[in-house]
Amino acid sequence: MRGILIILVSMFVLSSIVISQPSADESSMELSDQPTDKMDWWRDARFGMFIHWGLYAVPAGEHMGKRTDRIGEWIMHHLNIPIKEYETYAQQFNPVKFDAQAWVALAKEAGMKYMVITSKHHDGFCLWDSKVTDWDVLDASPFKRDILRELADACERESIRLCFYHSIMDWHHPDAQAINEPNYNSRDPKSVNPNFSRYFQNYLKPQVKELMTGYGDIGVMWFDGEWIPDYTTEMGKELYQEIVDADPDMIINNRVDKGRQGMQGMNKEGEFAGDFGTPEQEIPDQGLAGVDWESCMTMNDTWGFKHFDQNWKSAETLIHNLIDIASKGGNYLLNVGPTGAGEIPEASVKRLADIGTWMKTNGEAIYGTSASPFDKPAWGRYTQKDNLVFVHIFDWPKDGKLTIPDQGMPFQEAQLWTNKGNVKVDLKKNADGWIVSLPAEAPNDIASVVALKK
Ligand code: FHN
Repeated sequence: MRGILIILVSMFVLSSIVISQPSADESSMELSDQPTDKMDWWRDARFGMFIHWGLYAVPAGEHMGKRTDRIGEWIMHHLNIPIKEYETYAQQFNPVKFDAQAWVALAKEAGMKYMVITSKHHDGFCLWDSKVTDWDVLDASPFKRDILRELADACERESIRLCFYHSIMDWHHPDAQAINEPNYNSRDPKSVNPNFSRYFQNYLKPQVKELMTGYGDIGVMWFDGEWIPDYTTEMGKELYQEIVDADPDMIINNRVDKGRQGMQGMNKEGEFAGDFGTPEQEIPDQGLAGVDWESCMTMNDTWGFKHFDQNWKSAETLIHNLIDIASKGGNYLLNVGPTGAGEIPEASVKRLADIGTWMKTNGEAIYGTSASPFDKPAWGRYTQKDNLVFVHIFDWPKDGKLTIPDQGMPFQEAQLWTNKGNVKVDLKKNADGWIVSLPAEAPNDIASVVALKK
């Protein structure tokens, strides 16, 4: 009898200290009875993997002994490599270490919910078996495997949304920018290819269709290279409309149109086609209410692999970026640039593992959240979801007291999230606002989360 009593008492004590996080099932049940919007999964996801992979990973920033000091995937232009010379990299592209399952598992472990891979970058080389060209991995390289197919199968197995980056600019196609090769940069910026509309209608659109229909349920078409004078806003709106007519659930970024022209900023309502804005290598100071946006950023200084770019951002910077972006209502698309052998650099793998460790404890303070209800504090950020405001603390208070200004939102209780569960902490209101009492040690020295219950 005494033993049963001890068990009952200890269960009561434990339950009063440890408050479990809302399980994914519970929160998804609440969401499931909401009206659906094609952006719902994307807004909930908040965090995705960008993959820049292609022939440029073979030279890896260095061609004929000369290094490019620019982004690796532009090596063909910045080092003025003629098309015929660049095509020899296709014959060297044999990434035998490529493992789609490992890449998808890495993204999933990091807490990423979607993956955007360069189906075709500006060099025009296709990572799938395209029916409209032989300038693809099956016909032009010794690798002879459909990379996008293998990634699609792995994403399906791991419930990661597969999305495709696709470049409108094409340095290889004779009806597109190949006319200006080998040095696109020295051409008259107003020069356009008189046959570009033929490329647009008979090549670009059929390839987009191949990508939309051949690789499962694609989440996003992520266009790029839209700034070229050959491509018009009318083409952008036509392409956007044809895609959504074919698949009303397909999400398309603002670079399907000329919307980014002159701005890396966000997609202003109704100004141009596209479902979300695409700030690049930057985080806007503020979000824009009612506007979806995604900051795409590198871990070092290049999108495509460069063997000598070791300027890696710390895991702290990457996690703070994720929190900062979510606190403004945006998504974080974090890039990896795999090697010519098909491996994701170890420095990227390590950082993704560190992010994953943080996300295991705190991911629910990112997923499905919306922008902070308060101004950003100097010591951290806020996100919010349902009846919770998440306080992300970067700088732990030395006196154990965290003051949150009273902004008219009453709170019932506070819990500190740790990797051993959640601990109720003292919450008091005084003239300065809401005072949260915290232990001497932060649960996580990069960022710790306190959930305030409204
Ligand atoms: O020119 C590309 C660049 O190579 C890279 O793909 C980035 C990623 O968003 N987009 C373009 C530059 O804005």
